[in-house]
Amino acid sequence: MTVSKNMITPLLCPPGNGVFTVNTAKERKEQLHQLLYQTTKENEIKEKWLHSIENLENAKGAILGICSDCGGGIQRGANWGPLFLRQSFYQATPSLNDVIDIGDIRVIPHLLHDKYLNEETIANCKTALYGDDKVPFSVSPLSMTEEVLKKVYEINPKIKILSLGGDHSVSYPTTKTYLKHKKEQGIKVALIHFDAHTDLLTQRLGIDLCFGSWCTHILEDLPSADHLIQIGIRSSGQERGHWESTFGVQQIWNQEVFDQGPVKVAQKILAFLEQKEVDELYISFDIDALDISQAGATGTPETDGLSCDDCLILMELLCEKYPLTGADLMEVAPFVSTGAGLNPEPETTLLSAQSILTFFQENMWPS
Ligand SMILES: [Mn+2]
Repeated sequence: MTVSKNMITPLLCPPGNGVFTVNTAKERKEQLHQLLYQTTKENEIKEKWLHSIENLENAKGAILGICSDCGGGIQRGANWGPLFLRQSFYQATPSLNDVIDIGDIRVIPHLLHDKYLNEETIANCKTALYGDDKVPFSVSPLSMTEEVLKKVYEINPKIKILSLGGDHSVSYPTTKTYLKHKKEQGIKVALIHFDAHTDLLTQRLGIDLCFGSWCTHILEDLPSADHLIQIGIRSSGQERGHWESTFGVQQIWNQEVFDQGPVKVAQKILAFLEQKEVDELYISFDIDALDISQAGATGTPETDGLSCDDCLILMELLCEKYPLTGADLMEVAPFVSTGAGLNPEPETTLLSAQSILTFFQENMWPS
């Protein structure tokens, strides 16, 4: 069966509309729509957005927003990440050739994954989202993201997708679909994961797919567990050795980056990638990998973190040698202001986020 675009558009809405509100952030949404579609009229926005998706099979890239923070749980607010990130991104990068913003997932903020729901709730939510309780579409943000991305890869197997979150549980479907797709294509990939936390719980309070546990459940989709390389770890209930011996992953804690510098760290990673004959890379970036002074507007900010510059140097060296074919930026929570007190938020965090997005853009979709 060939997948058509009308099998994904019901699960999506125009960029900026993923948080279900009437008035909150209305001006920001209008600004974004003005930037993207030169109008603030809803029907015109929808028409232009749908029209842009028409060309998905020929696009070199796609951007997807997932405004879900239901998988978070300490300080939420990453549902507003995609709107704010897009605003600064499109201001800096007004025109992107052959890169399509496919919009936002239509998030029901109370849901996480369909497997946690009973039939009655699924039917009710199908009626709410699609007007029909019999349609074969999923209803929870993580399930819908997986469904959409899987179909996008079927429509365009070469596409390079940038996903904007959302709390880090969102990286479960974004990396899962990417890893499965690359495996099917016979392409060997590694996952570079920037974070203050390992995200390697098996479950948290009985929930296996959340911001603290998503990594554990994508390991089986990697060529082997050591192809998950975590950088910037510093807030952990266990020592590095515990995670590496229990799960077989590789970790580079913050202190190692401080002691050796980003160049040496990158060289070590490059030697591993070469030895394992890796073809391509995916980068999952939790903004809390950065120090609180550069990323305070996030759910679990941490001191003693990496600098944005060090991360950029590291990524630059890796992507000089290996194509970056998928990426995500997670946990930017613009209304959360837990900065170090010196810097204005969310401006500081958005500035850091913007430099990471620019890096992704230049490396995934070079013009
Ligand atoms: Mn994380």
